[in-house]
Amino acid sequence: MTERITVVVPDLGDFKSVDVVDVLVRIGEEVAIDSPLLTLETEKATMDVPSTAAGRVIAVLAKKGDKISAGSPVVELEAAAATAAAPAVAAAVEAPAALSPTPTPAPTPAPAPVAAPAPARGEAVSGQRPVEEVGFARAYATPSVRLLARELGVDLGRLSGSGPKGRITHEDVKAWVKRALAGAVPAVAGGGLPRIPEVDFARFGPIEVQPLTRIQRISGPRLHASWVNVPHVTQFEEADITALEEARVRLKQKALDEGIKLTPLAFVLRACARVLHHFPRFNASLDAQAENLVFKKYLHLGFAADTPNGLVVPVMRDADRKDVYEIARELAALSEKARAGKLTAAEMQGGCFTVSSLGGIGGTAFTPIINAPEVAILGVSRSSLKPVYVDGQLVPRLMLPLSLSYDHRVVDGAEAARFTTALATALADVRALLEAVP
Ligand code: CAO
Repeated sequence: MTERITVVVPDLGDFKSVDVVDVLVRIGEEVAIDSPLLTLETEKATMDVPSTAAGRVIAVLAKKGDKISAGSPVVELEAAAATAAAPAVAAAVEAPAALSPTPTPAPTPAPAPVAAPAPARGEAVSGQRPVEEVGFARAYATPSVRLLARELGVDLGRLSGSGPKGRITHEDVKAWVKRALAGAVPAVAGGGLPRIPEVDFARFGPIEVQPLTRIQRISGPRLHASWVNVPHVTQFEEADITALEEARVRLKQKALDEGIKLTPLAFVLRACARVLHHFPRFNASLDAQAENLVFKKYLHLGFAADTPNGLVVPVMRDADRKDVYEIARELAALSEKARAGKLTAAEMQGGCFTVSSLGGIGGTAFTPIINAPEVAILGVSRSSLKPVYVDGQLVPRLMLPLSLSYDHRVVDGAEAARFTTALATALADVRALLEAVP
């Protein structure tokens, strides 16, 4: 026996006619209670509409670009009768939880995942600073995650989400509480930082206010979290890519005939994949307690892509199993998707190490921010001809500036210098970079 259930938009507090910026389910997909169905965007926050029942989606009743309000139908589900008839679910369908950034109390509090008594509502966990409401409201999380965070006194504005598109999950909240109780959460991060004074710019001349893009609002807190939580050091190096560039120019047209744009970045990614094999610490992450290093036996490389909507980091899977041509092809395909805003969440997840290339634009060096929980990021700047001594002779060589930012909790300076030296050596060895990958 099955039953048809229409899931509607819950109470949106003061918001009416809210933009649908993403539809997260398709017809035929199975959803669970609390699975995100739509992403809505108001001028104050981005939030997901969770499913209030479990079942198979048989109709999607809202689309990207729609403006919807409380009570608007979202999806129609075919639910097993037993599930649909369960009192808790039925109640949720009839009276869904509020979706406002500050949720209403639920009848049944979420179970506390820790032995210690949960702090009072709004009181920050483990003697941490009180919840900062603006950051909390802006955090990207579903109502039930907000509720859990309220119950446990977790300031969502201080968390990085591990869910799709950076959404904060129940697990992120629980992991934060565990870390806080273990004393691993720094007391001065996020809301504890001294504030930048607010200035009324209009007092000094005409101004125009433009909202940050959705991507900027998601990536901003993540960059900030990395900046304040990770002790960054940047190691600089120059690689002699004279031979590499000669080979690239020679092979460029032939590759283009096959639809492949052979840019310097493809060689850099190939070189990183080779070198990372010998430096497993750079392909690791600290666990949530910052007590263990998690070594990854796979190598997915992220690269920063500049798009009209902001910075995104597509991830190339198993980059170590691809030759430079496959890397170049995938680099172009992912960049194109990134610029068109068509990357899927899966295409931005699972990265082990990121490369940020500003080589096509200019500059001599920069200090990239680590894409935490990765432990290092390579910045690549524009190559230029420089006079270099080779065998006692001053000769012009094409030098590529490299800037490696690393997490000093995981990587020592000496190891970072060895890494950049090995990378420069790999980039100088164009024959090895062009080798087929078995
Ligand atoms: N030195 C000199 N020239 C370079 C170069 C370098 N290091 N890197 C690229 N170029 C050249 C390319 O050869 C290409 O020239 P031709 O068209 O004449 O062959 C041109 O610059 C443009 O390259 P591209 O940008 O199209 O391709 P790419 O593979 O180098 O980069 C991508 C792709 C997606 C990384 C890039 O387009 C981009 O978005 N870069 C910005 C990344 C960013 O914003 N980083 C900062 C993040 S904040 O830390």
